[in-house]
Amino acid sequence: MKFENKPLTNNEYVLNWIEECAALTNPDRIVWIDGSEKQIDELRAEACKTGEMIKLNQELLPDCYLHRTAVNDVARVEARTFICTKKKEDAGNINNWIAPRECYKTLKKLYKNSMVGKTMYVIPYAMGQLGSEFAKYGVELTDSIYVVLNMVIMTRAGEAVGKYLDESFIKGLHATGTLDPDNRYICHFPEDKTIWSVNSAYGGNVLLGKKCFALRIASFLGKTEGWMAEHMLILGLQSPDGEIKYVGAAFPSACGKTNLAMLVPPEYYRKKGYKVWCVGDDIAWLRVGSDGRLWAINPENGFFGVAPGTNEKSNPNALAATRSGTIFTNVCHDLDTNTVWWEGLNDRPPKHAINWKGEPWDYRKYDKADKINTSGAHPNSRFTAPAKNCPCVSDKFDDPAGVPLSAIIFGGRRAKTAPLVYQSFSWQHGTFVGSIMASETTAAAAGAIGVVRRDPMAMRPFVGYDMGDYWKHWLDMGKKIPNPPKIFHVNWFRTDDEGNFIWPGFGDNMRVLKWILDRCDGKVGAKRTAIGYVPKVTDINLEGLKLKRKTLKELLSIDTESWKADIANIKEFYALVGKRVPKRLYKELEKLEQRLDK
Ligand code: SAT
Ligand code: MN
Repeated sequence: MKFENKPLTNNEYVLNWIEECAALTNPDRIVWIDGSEKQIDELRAEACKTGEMIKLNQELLPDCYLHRTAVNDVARVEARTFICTKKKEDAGNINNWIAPRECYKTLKKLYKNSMVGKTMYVIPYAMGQLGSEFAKYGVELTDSIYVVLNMVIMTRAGEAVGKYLDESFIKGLHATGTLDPDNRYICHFPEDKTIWSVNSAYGGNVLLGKKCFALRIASFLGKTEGWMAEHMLILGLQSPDGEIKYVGAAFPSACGKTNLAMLVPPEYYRKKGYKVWCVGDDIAWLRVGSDGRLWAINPENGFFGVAPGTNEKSNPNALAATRSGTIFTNVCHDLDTNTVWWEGLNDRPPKHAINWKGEPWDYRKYDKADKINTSGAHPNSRFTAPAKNCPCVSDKFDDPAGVPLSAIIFGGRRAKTAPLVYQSFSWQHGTFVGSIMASETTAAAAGAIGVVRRDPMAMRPFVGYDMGDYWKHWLDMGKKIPNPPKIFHVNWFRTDDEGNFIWPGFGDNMRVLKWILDRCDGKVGAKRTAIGYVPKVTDINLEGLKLKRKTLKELLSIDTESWKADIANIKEFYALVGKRVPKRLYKELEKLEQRLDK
């Protein structure tokens, strides 16, 4: 096999696999990604030459680039995502499934000669800190420079990874192919530690370290190895005495994980000395520590955040993180300044601009009801920014041991049913609360937007095995954690009758976090209700906020009728998940029904 540069491993198993993939895809060149600045610069230059990327104003946005994906390739495609276990029942009813042998056969036809005239890049990468007990390793083969440059930001990639590669590595093969949406496949073979992705070039479908490895494959590994891979941000809340408590929070895609992870406390709290530190904004790997607590690491090395709505007020930390070394995808290009813009950045849309589709854009034609066709930036446009750029990145970010969690928070977008916050009665009940999570859909995945769907633990698109088994794993883990985090549920998205959000959200979510951590410390009481412990109206601090106690009361109220109506939907969902739903969860459901009837 001809490598254009020195291979970064001598491991025969790894080299044989690369050879097999090269024989199938037939690239003109094979290049190892060592991650050196020189190599990255050359790749950026090449991508700019071919038009794959646009170099932005280097004075205002040093080392920043813009990329546009194909118009039909702008989000994860769940309908084209498959878990290919040998037995269908191991993938479960929620996942799409194809038998591995059949899937390999179908995809081989699509991969065949797909890299003729192209370069195959070999990206060795780690999820987690190199050399740590928590870390796992992978190699992604891809024909896309965009993928290479994103992976170098999102993971710890390059030369240093070489010595860790052995037979346990995760094999990832990505070919851009023809981008034919009907032949787009994102396939996972957990039993073979393999990921095959073809005919897409959009982030979540092709940055194989992220959802494919760090959630789908990792959740599968976690079940067998006794740990958990979750769709969670990790943040640390520092109190005035300097103590930092850590929280993991699972929300569906595009529901504000990045904003919460980088929260700036309201002035009232800031003045007292409260501060939030970001450990991660999307994925957490959780293990039981020798001290009996649940410890979390963020296996990633960067942020792949939603651009629209990010601004100086909503998330100054994320915005700061994007001011250098960042790749923007599908945002609006301001031709006057050669910078980028998106809806919600500010109220000064560029006068001479190119929209996310690559067409001249007239901001005056923007129509909220038809965002996809009239906005400058796609609603799911993204920034890929190095974590180190974030002003509030935690000093534990690189700590191989991670951080101990005091609380786990589940949340979704619910206009009505869920109150602002409630606490589960126990780990078991908390697992139930996670299993019945529901949220209105967003632009992060292809399909209708704003439809309520059940999204357990925000993991519906990301569990690499049967959902019932996944819940069982949660229950089993609870028995193994002597000092487990307390489990809460939040909903920042409750609306009034006109559809306006009632809770201000963003920095003010700190007020809810504070109640949560005070509960963990036993410092504050609560009201026991049918669904869990709810704050007393006087226990959420509203200092410095123009919100009436009456409104807060409404935010904390439980609409028994809508909960009862939800029960039928939960039952339907459990039935859909099927035979492997743990009895314990049915028991919790029954108890909830009884409490609601009282
Ligand atoms: O597109 S990604 O899957 O990487 C981001 C997300 O949907 O959370
Ligand atoms: Mn996500």
